[in-house]
Amino acid sequence: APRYPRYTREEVGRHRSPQDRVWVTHGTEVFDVTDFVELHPGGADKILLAAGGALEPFWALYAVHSQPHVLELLREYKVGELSPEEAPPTAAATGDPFAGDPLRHPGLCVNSQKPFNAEPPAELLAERFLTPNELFFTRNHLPVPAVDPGSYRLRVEGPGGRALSLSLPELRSRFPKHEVTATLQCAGNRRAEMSQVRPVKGLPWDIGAISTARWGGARLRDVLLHAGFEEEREGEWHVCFEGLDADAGGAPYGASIPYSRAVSPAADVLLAYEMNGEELPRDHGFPVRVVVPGVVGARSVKWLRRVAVSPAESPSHWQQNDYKGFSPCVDWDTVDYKTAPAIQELPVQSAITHPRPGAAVPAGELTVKGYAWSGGGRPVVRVDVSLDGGRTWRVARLAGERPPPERAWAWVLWELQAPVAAGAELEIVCKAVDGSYNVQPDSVAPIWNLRGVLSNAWHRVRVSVRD
Ligand code: HEM
Ligand code: MTE
Ligand code: MO
Repeated sequence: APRYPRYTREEVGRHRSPQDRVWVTHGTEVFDVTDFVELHPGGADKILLAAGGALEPFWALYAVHSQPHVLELLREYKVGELSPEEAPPTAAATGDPFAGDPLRHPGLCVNSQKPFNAEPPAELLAERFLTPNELFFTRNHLPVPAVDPGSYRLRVEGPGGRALSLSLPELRSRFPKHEVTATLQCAGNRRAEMSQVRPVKGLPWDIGAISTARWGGARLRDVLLHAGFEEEREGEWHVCFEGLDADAGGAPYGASIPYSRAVSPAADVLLAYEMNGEELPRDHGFPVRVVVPGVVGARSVKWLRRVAVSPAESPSHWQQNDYKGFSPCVDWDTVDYKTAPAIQELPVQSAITHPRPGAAVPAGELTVKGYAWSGGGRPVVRVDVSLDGGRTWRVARLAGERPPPERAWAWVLWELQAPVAAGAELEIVCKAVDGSYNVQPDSVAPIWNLRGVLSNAWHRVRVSVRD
């Protein structure tokens, strides 16, 4: 057998592009697949996502690779072995509050490591209607709490000072399991485009702070009624949620939704313990999270520890002083958070996931792909696509089944095929229309706001067509 040179993971990690060569690992073997990149049946863009690291996390998403001929093909490109002293990466036990965070999928585009904030790469975002759990965007404000499922209790403050304390088996057995397919979107999705107009404060999300899962759990409604609440409640009431994650001062992450939404059987609000048929992953709120379909992600509180009904909204910073929209004229000297309502239902949104900005696409038939979604359960009824910056339009084909009316909680994926001529410069644009005929604004500047939230202007992607 040939003797191969030994490399460390760090050395492999320096080979991430055709210029620097494209190296990957599989098991303890190292491969230089530069010459295979353009031949890859799944596309060059996808194989490059694994460049410089291990193939396994990506191949776990695409079972097509678990065939003998794929490994045989890979073997031709072998150039080395990993050094035996290379231990698998583990979080060192330091004083770091984030040291206990879970391991993440290497394909995620990380906006911030501590706390962890990451989105799936656009190449994988809308490949599937249900986002694989490992790729689902993650928005953490704080370290991920370590929860022992055996001693976990959910506290539900009932009327008249009575309280419920529910263990995980009680939550699972006392209430019927309800399943809902719902998209979560962060208020800051597409913030990066807004900061091109003028700087904003916040993580520079691209188009991927949005993902879709099939959630399973107890209905919040059933738990509230079990705790003694009535369906009708006179006056203004809110259902407040607290997470197990707390800041340095001990204040937990918190948020609230109106009582009427919480008890409405049509609103499908869940206390979820399952995500795409698996138990909730730690990053997404293990063991229990709220899922509020049609509403900004910030209200779907993870690592849920407490539910309470109150005449006021959650006192949390994230309900009172963040996740609100303002006029473009408001700046950090003049902002008064009390003057704006907390974001709940989100406006209509869409984005192009393929091709990517700056790509050089082949002449002939171009396939444009993307997602569209609207808040409040409003269905997406149409997606318009332009290849010339919005002068002329075509209608995209929407994939999937028609959702139940007023409960369109999940995104639609869409596609458009169009002929493109060699040498052309295209400005691809998409815009969606929802069931209330709400449309997206054509540009970002008029909706600019200091926090960079609610960024839903027409998505524009410039590409050139190769000669
Ligand atoms: C398909 C090899 C990396 C995504 C394939 C096929 C081969 C292959 C041989 C065709 C399999 C068949 O149809 O029998 C490889 C090798 C890789 C690699 C050698 C690394 C050195 C990746 C990565 C991704 C990926 C990192 C995703 C991030 C896909 C997809 C297909 C595919 C989506 C299906 C394409 C289709 O059916 O249209 N790959 N792959 N591959 N690969 Fe990979
Ligand atoms: N819940 C807790 N306890 N802590 C958090 O930091 N982030 C919120 C929400 N729930 C958060 C939370 C925000 S802003 C969003 S967008 C969603 O969770 C993201 O959910 P995900 O990480 O599962 O995608
Ligand atoms: Mo968010």
